[in-house]
Amino acid sequence: MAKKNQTLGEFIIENQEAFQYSSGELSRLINSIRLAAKVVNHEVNKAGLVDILGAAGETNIQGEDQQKLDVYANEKFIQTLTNREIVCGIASEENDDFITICGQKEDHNNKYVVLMDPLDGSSNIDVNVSVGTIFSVYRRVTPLGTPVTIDDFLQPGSEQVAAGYIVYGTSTMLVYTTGHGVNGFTLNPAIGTYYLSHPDMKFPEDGNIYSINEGNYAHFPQGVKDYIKYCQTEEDNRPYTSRYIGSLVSDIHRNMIKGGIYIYPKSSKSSNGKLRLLYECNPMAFIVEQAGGKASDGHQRIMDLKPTELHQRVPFFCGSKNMVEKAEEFMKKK
Ligand code: P6P
Repeated sequence: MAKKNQTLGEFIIENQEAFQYSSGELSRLINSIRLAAKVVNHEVNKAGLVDILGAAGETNIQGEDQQKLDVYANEKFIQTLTNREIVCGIASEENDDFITICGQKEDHNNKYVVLMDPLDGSSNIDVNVSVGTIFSVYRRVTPLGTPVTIDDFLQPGSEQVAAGYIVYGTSTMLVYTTGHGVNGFTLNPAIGTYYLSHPDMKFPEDGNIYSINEGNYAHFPQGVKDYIKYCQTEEDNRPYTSRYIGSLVSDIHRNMIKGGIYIYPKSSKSSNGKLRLLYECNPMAFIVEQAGGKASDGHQRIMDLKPTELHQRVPFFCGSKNMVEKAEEFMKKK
């Protein structure tokens, strides 16, 4: 049972025994993400000093080339995962193709693949709005000892063995699941330790927050327009409150704590919406479902979708179970 204020390290060791992880590799994988998140957090928190430290593409006062933060984050997560001999392949929002990791013995014997958005919402950094890292973990489906193939990455979300996000906000939190509920850890930056601050997180079945970019209203399908009007109608516990940060991790994190729905639908401008199935929607769906919420494309469960491309986009309805189901009713009508 998760104990508040337990450190992430203690939690991982305790749950490794409780959840009979095979050889502790998944624990080591989560540990490597924990380390990379601390390094990225330090850099993200300095972003406000860009005028002093130099913007991306320039050299800073130490004469070092300043990298765009999402490139920096991507490199840190790849480096940390590669050095730990745990994964055999990585797919990232920042890389067109997946990366094969053959391991120190060059034997392709590691059994996990990781898909990630290393710094989602990075355009918010310039205006000091919170951003996030999202990751998704699968067991490979091709034989050990052979290089990973695209099939190892194009698995339905229901096959995930772990998923999580780091939100670099007023405090930095790591929230993740290995299929046994959702737990949130807050970083104490002074000592670089994560503490269990949100044990056994539950998504409220109902809520009164709706998160969608209403600037695209004219381009939405009629069902989405009708649902937005439903949210705004003076009736029962409505109108709901509109809250949209423009950072997926932050919007869903807030809604998981307070109750609410996040929608990024298809539109006449983008036929499948904007969000990526493999490293944004599937991991967030795994976490949300594990906390008792729901995630669909407006019609079917996100984690049942069979991926066809690494960077494919899907419409995304995610959050409080009853709110997602109500939105799906409107989508059915039209
Ligand atoms: P829009 C950030 O770019 C992102 O991928 C998500 O984090 C966020 O929810 C969404 O796009 C915002 O998109 O079109 O509303 O600016």
